[in-house]
Amino acid sequence: MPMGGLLPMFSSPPGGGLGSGLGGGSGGGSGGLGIRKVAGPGAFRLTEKFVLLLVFSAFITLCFGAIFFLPDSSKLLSGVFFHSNSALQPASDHKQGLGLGSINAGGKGEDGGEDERAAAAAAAAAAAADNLAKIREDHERALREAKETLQKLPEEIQRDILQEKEQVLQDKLLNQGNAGGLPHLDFRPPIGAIGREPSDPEIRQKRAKIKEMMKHAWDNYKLYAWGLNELKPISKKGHSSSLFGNIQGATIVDALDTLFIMEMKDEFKEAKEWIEKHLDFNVNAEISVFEVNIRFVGGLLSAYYLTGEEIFRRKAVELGEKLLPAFHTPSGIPWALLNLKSGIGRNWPWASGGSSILAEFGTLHLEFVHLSHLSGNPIFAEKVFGIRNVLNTLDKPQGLYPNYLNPSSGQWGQHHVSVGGLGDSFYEYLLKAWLMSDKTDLEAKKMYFAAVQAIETHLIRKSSGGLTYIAEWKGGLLEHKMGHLTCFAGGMFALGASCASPELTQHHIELGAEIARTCYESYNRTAVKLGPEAFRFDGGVEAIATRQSEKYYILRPEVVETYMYMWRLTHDPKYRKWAWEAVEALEKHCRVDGGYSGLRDVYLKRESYDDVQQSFFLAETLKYLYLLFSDDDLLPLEHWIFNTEAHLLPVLRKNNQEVEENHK
Ligand code: DMJ
Repeated sequence: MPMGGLLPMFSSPPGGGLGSGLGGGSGGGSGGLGIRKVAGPGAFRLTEKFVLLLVFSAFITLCFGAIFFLPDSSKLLSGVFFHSNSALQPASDHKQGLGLGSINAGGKGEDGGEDERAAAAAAAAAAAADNLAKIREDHERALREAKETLQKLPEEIQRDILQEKEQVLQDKLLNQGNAGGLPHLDFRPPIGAIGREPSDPEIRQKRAKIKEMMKHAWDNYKLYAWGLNELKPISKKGHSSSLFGNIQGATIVDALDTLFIMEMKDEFKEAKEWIEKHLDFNVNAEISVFEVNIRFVGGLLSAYYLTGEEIFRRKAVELGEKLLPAFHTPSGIPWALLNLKSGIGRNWPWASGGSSILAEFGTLHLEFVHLSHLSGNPIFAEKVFGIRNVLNTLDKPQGLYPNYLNPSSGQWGQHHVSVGGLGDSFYEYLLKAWLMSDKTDLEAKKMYFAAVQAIETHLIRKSSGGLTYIAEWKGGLLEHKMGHLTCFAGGMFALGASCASPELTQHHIELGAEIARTCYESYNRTAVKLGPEAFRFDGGVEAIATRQSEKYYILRPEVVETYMYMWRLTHDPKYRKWAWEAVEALEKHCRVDGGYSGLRDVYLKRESYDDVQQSFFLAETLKYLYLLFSDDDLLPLEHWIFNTEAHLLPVLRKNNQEVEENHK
């Protein structure tokens, strides 16, 4: 109770009332003394009266005394009741003492003692009342909670218990300052992180050219946008994307492993120093869980596996922990967006009925498995296997995975299916989860091949001109359009082919080759020889964008990514030829003084720049091109998995010995 509430109470009647009563007694005493003066032979009656008066006064005093002591008794009782639980002791005891002290200090003379007792008694009574109110409140809350629990389904109760446990675990981790407390790991030198110089002088020269492109992109970023997320190469300043909230340095983290494999040592060193000093995830901002995972977590993990530098492991795990609250949904399917400070998540407002997106929640698996591996904490892997469990309980329309899944109901949203935007890297991660597990994750393998079969049956078509394409599926109706993003699938089919059953191997390689050809055509049929964001196979056109809004090129990697896999798996020289055409087009149309810019319309000879140098240009496009003109000993595919941002994750061998033997 606040002091202001006590003071007025104590300045009014109880003390004053008692004081004046006793004073009256004194006055009466004076009167008594006056009676004694007149005592004499006829005074017996007077004495009687006096005795009677004394008895009466004693009675009155007793009555007042009783009234006075009652509160004290209640204080005593309250002491007995609350003794066993100090938490329930009147919290204001100490304050009451202070209050009384201040009254006494005000100087009440002899009556001060009485005032003090009275005040203490009243305060104790107030405290007891306070406690009773608290008990009532606790009791009501307990009843309310019990009622709510009774109304819940058993699964909901189970989920709440799990969430609570997990919160405790997370708090524990964070309190440990965890990243500092990571388990010791014996770092194994990476396999094939630096390749030989190609023996063919022409190839060597082309490879050197791609390295020079990387230098141009990096130097300009450093000059005009250092520490910011991306570069605006025309305006020559920094570019911020809301995808990263106010986390900074996307280009630095995304470029790390490309700098490393290109042996750009000084640049790698300055990138590492920036990360040590400035990379900060303690931001109060909403980020895209998917983008931050593939670029930042992926980039840091990759840098750790290439160098063994602890800073990268620490930062990756720290960020991974910050992403965990995204999984606090009824189904365990994570939110798309997360505020890193509050841990509050939500989905894109445009996504069907509040759904999470397949390509986003389905593209955490590789990084999260590695986070568990590097931190010794199983929570990361548990989360992504939880996603898979949800997917496996759901019926899939025609065996296809819709792009939208509601994290609250755990049910599909709109039945739209795409191997491009909104779906793409989910399929990629099924295949790569199997490969990264040293082919022990048979569930991932089964899901991947079943999904590809459904895609082949329902989405893959051949144009009248003989081009194989992957259409989009909208509740059973096909939209004959293929996105630039979908072009990654050629490489995926080829990579999967190398590990498929013998009867499928040839078929999947051919599928990869056909997709590669179609995507090449989408480039070749433009004015600048770089492909549009989406191209169509209807209305009399093939592999051409017909809508203005689909004619842009933003330095995306998917087409050269597919060339890289096709080259590695077939060594057909046409892939190097096509890749070189893309290099020449980039140099001619996207290179500017201040770096590299995307284009607004690939069908116009005169460039209209979008003025953004995307961080994935350094992470992916230039890396895949460099690998295309390197020997196969650089990052051998049997040892390394590329995450969807082309960051490197090693295969986790079931038997570590094997890694060493392979390394010898
Ligand atoms: C990259 O960030 C990743 O490749 C992602 O999977 C898709 N989009 C971009 C590049 O186009």
